[in-house]
Amino acid sequence: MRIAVLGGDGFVGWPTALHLSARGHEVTIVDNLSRRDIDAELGVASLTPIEPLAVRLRAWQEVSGRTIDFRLLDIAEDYGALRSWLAQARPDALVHLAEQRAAPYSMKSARHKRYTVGNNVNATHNLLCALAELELDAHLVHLGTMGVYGYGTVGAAIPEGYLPVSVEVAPGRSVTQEILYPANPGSVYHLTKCLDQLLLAYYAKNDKLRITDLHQGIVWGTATPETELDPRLVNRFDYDGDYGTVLNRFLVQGAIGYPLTVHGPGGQTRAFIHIRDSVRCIELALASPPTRGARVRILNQLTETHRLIDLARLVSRLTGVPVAHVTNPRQEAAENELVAVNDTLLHLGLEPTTLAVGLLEEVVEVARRWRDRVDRSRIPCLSAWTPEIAERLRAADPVAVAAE
Ligand code: NAD
Ligand code: USQ
Repeated sequence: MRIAVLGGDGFVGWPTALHLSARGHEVTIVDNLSRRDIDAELGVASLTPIEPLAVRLRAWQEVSGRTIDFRLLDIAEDYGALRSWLAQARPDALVHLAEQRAAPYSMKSARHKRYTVGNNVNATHNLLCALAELELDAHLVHLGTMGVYGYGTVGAAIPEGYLPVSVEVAPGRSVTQEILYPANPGSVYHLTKCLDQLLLAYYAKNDKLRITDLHQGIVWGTATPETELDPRLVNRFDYDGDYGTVLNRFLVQGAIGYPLTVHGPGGQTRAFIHIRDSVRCIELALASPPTRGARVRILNQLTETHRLIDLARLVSRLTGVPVAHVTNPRQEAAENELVAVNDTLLHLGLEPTTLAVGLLEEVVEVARRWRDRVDRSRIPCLSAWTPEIAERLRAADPVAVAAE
């Protein structure tokens, strides 16, 4: 297949592009390199020394004999260039990862909120609009998030996107239909993924676009078999308070002896998936597109759920580094149950990589190798969800080690 990976220079996009290229697909990366600019804005860098994209692509060609094309393009801002590129490239499928993906970054200021909404909603809408305008029957695989559901359940497992509801239309007569699961975002970033869902639903209905929306949990790990083939192919690894995600952060903190920063008591339960499985799920989704005229196919992309305090204790046992309960910068429930259906990807052939100690140690090893690159001052999460929380954060010791 001819596959465009939009956002292919990012944490999920780069290993996805390599994986698809290794399997013989003709891959083009489309990216505006904004993630690298955000590193510069924040004054942080990936823990792993990532190469410029041109060097990455040259290395891939040397190592594999395969070529990945690159198109420098802002899909949110430059509709004309996106449309002309699509008209000429005519991909069979597009993997859409080109969004601002960090919740803390999206909550830093009004500017960051506006950028995240503008970038993410326009990126998704421009793509849909161009596919419809060109009448291009390409399969669009969008990376969404488990966070669109909120993190609670009403007692039943969270279904894959659609909830059956029954409405009594007359005494004794009910009508049942499936609706999009009620959106319940926990940050402006997560809100953009809820807005994306409506855009996807509309264009699937009106223009019969073929769309899969992958509601992914938190990705952990960093390497895939392809990124390990050459040091120049190394994937990015975010550990800072804005872009680092929780399990990878705990593993880096464990590697450098920094108390593991649990936000509040740590009863939050979240969904997780290893980067190797994330890439594989995208491949599985590409191989089984929905039919034209079908509603958006929504798949929950997670392999397990964990309470944060349990993850912190596990990493603490592994590394000997204590757990610290810090002031939570977010407005979120201190504890929740989370049970979600993930049957479709399992049926399609996903063999889950679960939290084996060996894999955790592998990430700790990567972090130890690059420990001199860690800027400890950038570890605390300081992006506050409300002014009141910002006040509390200012008054608190950023890392108060708990007696565990
Ligand atoms: P990332 O920030 O590492 O990568 C995103 C890439 O998209 C970057 O290379 C960036 O330069 C590019 N991009 C952003 N806006 C663009 C635009 N307007 N035009 C062109 N390129 C643009 O993020 P990631 O961790 O790889 O996440 C990829 C996708 O997966 C996101 O949509 C995210 O919401 C979703 N996701 C990520 C995780 C996770 O834990 N990382 C979990 C669930 C869902
Ligand atoms: N947390 C800590 N300590 C830390 C960092 C985070 O306790 O040092 C907590 C947060 O308060 C939150 C949880 O860990 O309760 C998850 O935070 P996160 O930053 O790992 O994940 P999140 O903000 O939800 O976002 C990440 C990705 C996003 C993706 C989402 C999937 O950045 O792109 O959509 O995971 S999900 O969480 O399923 O919505």
